[in-house]
Amino acid sequence: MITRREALQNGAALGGWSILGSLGLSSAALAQESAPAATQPADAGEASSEMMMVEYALPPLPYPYEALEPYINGRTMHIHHLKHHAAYTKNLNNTLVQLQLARDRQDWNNVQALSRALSFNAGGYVNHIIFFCNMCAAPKSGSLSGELMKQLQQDYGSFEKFKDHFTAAALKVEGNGWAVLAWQPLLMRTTITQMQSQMDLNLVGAIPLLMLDVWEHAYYLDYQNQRDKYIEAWWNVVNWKDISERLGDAKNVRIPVRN
Ligand code: MN3
Repeated sequence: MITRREALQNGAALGGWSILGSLGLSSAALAQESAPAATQPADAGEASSEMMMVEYALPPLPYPYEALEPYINGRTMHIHHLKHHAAYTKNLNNTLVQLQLARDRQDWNNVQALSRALSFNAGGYVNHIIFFCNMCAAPKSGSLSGELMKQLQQDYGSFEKFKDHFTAAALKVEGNGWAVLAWQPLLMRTTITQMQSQMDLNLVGAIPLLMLDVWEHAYYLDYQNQRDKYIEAWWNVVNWKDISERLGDAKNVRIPVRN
């Protein structure tokens, strides 16, 4: 049986927490703000499976709500964080509880719907953490590392071609979704993909570096239906230092391959 302490120490095995660890948050911040908390106290007694349950908390925004103005206004960021991201967090926790109940009861009637709910809500939880960290106020153009520039030139021909490709992918997402720049450990290159909803069309093994939310809730108050204007403005608040550090970390990830 896994105790609360063991569960917290082995957060990676529980999903999500390992991803948080790559978000540039300190371990102290993780422990205080983002790490899952047990639903029962450590001394709650031996061994019900509920002792493994963890509850994810809404991570704080890494800057004030108004920090991205005039490109993204504070009201949009406030709603996006405290309503939308908070809802994904709550629904991720609810889904994990429902899955545990299903296991305890051996009731698999809803496993298909619950599996999709897990993908959707865990996707919403993780995607927004990365998206919010990918932005900052008044980024300095010089903060794009040489390694990132070299990788983008290698994979897309030039930085401008990368930017055009990413912009087009974001603009042409069908309905709600994301544009994603990710490092592919097995391909040893980056890819630009369109993610529909919070998870569809995602690639196994992809390590996200830069994510752009093109759900209408991300821009409707500022730009109404003009997604192109939102994307154009968003490039002004991309945190290149964050993306550069993610690439450096991602390149250290190895996916085992056996012939
Ligand atoms: Mn969103």
